Amino acid sequence: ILDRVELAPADPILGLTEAFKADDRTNKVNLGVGVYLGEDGKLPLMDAVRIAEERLAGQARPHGYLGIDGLPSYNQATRALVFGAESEAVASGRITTVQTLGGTGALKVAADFLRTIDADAKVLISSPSWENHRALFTRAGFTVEEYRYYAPEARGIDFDGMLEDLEAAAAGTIVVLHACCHNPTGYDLAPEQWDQVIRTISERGLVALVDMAYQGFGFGIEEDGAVIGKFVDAGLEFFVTTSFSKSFSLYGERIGALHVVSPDADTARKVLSQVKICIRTNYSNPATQGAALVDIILGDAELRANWEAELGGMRERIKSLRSRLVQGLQEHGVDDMGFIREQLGMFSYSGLTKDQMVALRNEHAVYGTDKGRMCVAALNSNNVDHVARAIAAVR
Ligand code: PLP
Ligand code: TYF
Repeated sequence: ILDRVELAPADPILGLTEAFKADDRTNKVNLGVGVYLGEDGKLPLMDAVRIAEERLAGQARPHGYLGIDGLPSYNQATRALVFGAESEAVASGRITTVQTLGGTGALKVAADFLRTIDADAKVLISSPSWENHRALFTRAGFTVEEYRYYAPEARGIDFDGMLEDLEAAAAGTIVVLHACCHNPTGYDLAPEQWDQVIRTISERGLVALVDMAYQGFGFGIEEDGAVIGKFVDAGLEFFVTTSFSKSFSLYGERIGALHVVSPDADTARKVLSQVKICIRTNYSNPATQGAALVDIILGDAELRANWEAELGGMRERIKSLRSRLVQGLQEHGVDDMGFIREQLGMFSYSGLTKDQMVALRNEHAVYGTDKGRMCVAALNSNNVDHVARAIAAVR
């Protein structure tokens, strides 16, 4: 049967890393994948994570299975982080939380669960969105379409278009939204725009799935989480997928969570029973290490403060890298890319064409996606000038 297998195209983002690794030029810069690197060009081990690891290592724990839904204290801590410990929805027990394999695992479990409750629903993702949103929901069996989001000429959001598309969607349509630090554009809705989107979702009977892979990278943990509180206040049933890959620099530990907000605790229990089937038939139960680390940090006031401070430092450093890139571009004669400073999160949607991105890669060893996305969180003082010069050269 394997003679029927055709060669699939590489993942548009992770495929770039493979090409980058194979490149032997010494001045190469990988701005393809969304990974935060320190000033030394290396992946950071956050201080709180290092301390938590030392504590765990001292315990010499055996390696048992977790429950299907993961580590209970982790689930509780991540729920409080996302919804706020004081949230009525948390207190009333109407949020089902399960530990997942990163944000991607949360999305897949959510997609599988949604398929069991409404197989005919359509999924709407932003235009553009993280490449894997379309692929993942399509593989789960859904028809995926887009709502208008990015307006290239305005360098911002086509908000009227977005609302029009949501208003035209059939009841039950699943709408995937980015909570903050929109991937790939870096443009987020303003609070009043969120209010309008939420009103439309409520009036039209749409099902919101809020994907939050970058909590803390916009304005702060609480500030970025505020949008989730808006959905709670609106009395909606909705889904939240979160990832700690970036915010704890725990990419390879595959640690995240899915939260499903129900109208009451009894419904939440039924949801949990069904979500557990989705998990069991995919991978049985999640991995232990990432959950143990996040649980230790969130459960210890001092470590938590240490973590939030370091995350804040990463957020501020990305902002200063944006400024330095804009400044470098100006020094090389490019003075119309100041918008890079206004974008939020790890990415800049540069507006460069596919040909320009290919030239950046081939002629200057600067890797970004074909759609013009660059991960500004991988810049540092050693490579920012090379990147600015390269962009100026291909424009
Ligand atoms: N959702 C968005 C918008 C992302 O950018 C990412 C990036 O990795 C994910 C989900 C997946 O997160 P994880 O890497 O934890 O699976
Ligand atoms: O968008 C990114 O670069 C990150 C990492 O299939 C990523 O979200 C990219 C592609 C992918 C999984 C993770």
